[in-house]
Amino acid sequence: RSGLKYYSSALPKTIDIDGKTFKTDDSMTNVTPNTLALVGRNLHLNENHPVGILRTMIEEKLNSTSNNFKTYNNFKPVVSVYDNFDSLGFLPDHPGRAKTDTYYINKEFLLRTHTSAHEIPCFQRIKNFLSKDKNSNIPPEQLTDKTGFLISADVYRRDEIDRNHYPAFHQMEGACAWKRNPDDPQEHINKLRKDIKQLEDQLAQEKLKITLVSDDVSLEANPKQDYMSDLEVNLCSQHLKRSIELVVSEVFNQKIESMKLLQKNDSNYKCEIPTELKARWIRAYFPWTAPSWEIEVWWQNDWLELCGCGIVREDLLLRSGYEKDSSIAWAFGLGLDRIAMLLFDILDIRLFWSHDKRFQNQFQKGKITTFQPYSRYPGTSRDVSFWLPKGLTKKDINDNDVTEIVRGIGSDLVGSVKLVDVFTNTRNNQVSVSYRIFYQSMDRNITNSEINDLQQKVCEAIVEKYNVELR
Ligand code: FA5
Ligand code: MG
Repeated sequence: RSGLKYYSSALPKTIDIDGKTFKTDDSMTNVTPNTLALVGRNLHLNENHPVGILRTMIEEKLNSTSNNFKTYNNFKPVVSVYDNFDSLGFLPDHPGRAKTDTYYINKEFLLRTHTSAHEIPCFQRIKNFLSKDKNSNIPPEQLTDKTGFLISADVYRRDEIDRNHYPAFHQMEGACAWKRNPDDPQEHINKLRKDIKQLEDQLAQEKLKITLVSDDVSLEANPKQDYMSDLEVNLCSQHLKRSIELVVSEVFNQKIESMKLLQKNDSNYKCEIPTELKARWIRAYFPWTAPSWEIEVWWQNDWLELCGCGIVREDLLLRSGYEKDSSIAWAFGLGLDRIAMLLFDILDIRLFWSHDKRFQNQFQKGKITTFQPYSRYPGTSRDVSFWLPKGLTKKDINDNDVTEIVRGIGSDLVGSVKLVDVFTNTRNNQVSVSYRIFYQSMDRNITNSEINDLQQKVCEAIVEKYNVELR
C-alpha cells in the first residue's frame, strides 16, 4: 500500500454510473473519470468489433456441443465487494482486493475485476432448471434446458499501462453443471461420459489439432473436494478441458486460415504457418474452484495464457441455492482482448477503444481479418523524476497510482508509463524515482508543444498529489 497519501482533492460527493448514484468515500473511492468514461461502451456487444466477433464465435462453438449454454451479456459493471470477492471465497487480505489493484466506488461497491462476480446468480438459474424448483422465484417460462452459461462483460483493473495492459478489458465466464440423481448414482456419470465422447468426436473433426505437451492431472498439490469422487473429478475435468480445447482449436484455426489467405494474396507476407497447436494445462489456484488449471498455448515462440478454470467448489454451489451433494460443475474465465489482438493483428490494446472510423470500419461480423494500420504516428518519451520526502522509500509509492495520475492528464495519449530508475542519494539518504511516459496518439499526430504541455501538467499533478520535489 502506498505510504504516500494519494490526495483526492477533487473528489465529488457522489458519482453517477449507468443511471445510478453512488456516494463516494474519502478513504476508498479511487475510480477516475477516465476509467468511468469506458463504462457503457459495450465493445463485447458490438458484433462488428474484434471483441464482439470473438465473443460470438466462442458462444456459437460451445453451443454446437451437446451442452447448452445460456448467454448473459448485459450484467452491469458495478458490483458489491461481496459479489466480487467474499462470495467467491477470497480471504480478507487477498492482494486482488487492494486499492492499488481494484477500482472502488466506495466501501461497498467496485468495478468488477472479473466476470466471476456473476457466477452465483447464473448458477442459481441453472439450479432452478435442474431441480425444476416449483418454489423458485424464477418464473417457469424463464427456465430453459440450458445446463451451462456464458457471461461476457467488460472488467476493470488498476494496472500499469502498455501495449498489452489497459484499465479495462473483457472476459467470458463459462460454466456447466450435472445433477446427481439420488435414486440412480450412475445417471450423471453416464451423461458425463456421453458428453465427453461427443466433445472428443467433435475435436477429431477439427482442422487444427491440439497437441497437449503436458496435462497436470495430479491432485496432490491441486486437491479435489471431498464431496466429489475421484471418478467425478476425472470426468468433470475431462469435459472442462475438452470444451476449452474445442474453443481454442476453432479460434486458432480461424487465425491460421486468415494467415493463409494473406500469404496467398501477398507474396511479401512471410511467416510460418503452424499445422498443429501446442498447448499445456498447468496447475493454478482460484478460491472457488478445486482443482484448478490454466491453459497456455505456444504461439509465436511464447506461451500465451488464455484462461483460468476449475471444478467448482461446493460452497459456491451451496451459496447459489443448491442442496448439499446435489450437483457437480466446472467453470472457466477467459480473457477476450489478448486473443482478439492476436487474431486481428492488433498491436496496441488501446486501439479497441478507438472512436476512429478507420479502425471501426475494418471489422465485420463473423470474420477474422488482419488489421491494416491506417497510420503510424510516432510517439515521444518524456521522463519525470522526483525526490520522495525524507524517510520514504520506493515501497511507499505505487506504480499504478502514478499511472493513474498520468492518465488523468493525458488520457489515451498515454501509451505507457514505466518505472525506469530508483536511486538513493548517499549524502542524505533521500530516494529519487523516475518514470518514463510514452506519449502517442492512435489516430493523429501530436505536436511537440502539445506533449510539452501535457508533460508540464503531469509534473504539476505529481507535485500536487504527492507533495514531492521534482529533480
Ligand atoms: C480470473 O479472472 C478468474 N476469474 C478466472 C476463473 C474463472 C478461474 C472461473 C476459475 C473459474 P485471471 O485474473 O487469471 O483469473 O484472469 C483470467 C484471464 O483473463 C487470463 O487468463 C487472461 O487471459 C485474462 N487477463 C487477466 N488480466 C488481464 C489483463 N490485464 N489484460 C488482458 N487480459 C487479462
Ligand atoms: Mg491468471
